[in-house]
Amino acid sequence: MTDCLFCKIVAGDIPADIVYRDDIMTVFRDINPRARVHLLAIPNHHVESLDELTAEDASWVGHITRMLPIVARESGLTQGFRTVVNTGVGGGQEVYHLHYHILGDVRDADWRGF
Ligand code: IU
Repeated sequence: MTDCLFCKIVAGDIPADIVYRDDIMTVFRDINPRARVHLLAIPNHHVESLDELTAEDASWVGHITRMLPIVARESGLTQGFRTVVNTGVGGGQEVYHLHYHILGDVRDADWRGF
């Protein structure tokens, strides 16, 4: 999608601090971190939110889910992490390209009541 900010990050048209990427997904540092480590994991192709998923998406969704702890550990989060996925207006989603927040060392984090 041409006017999607996260698609532009995947395409390299907008700079981002990318910590991991493969054929399916990209992980980069959130520009406004709410924790000491705050990453966003996104599919490389455009999907608006969890609301759009069908059974046919199980394979790449499974891949991203499996990679979350691996990327978190490689980013220094050896004691665990929090995963947040905001979906739609009711979930407070601001960017409509599916993204998994990975937050580490969250004890002092300011994160919408969590
Ligand atoms: P949300 O779940 O849609 O509310 O989260 C969007 C996140 O995208 C939020 O944490 C922003 O700080 C982050 N972000 C970013 O990392 N880079 C950007 O250019 C923009 C938003 I716009």
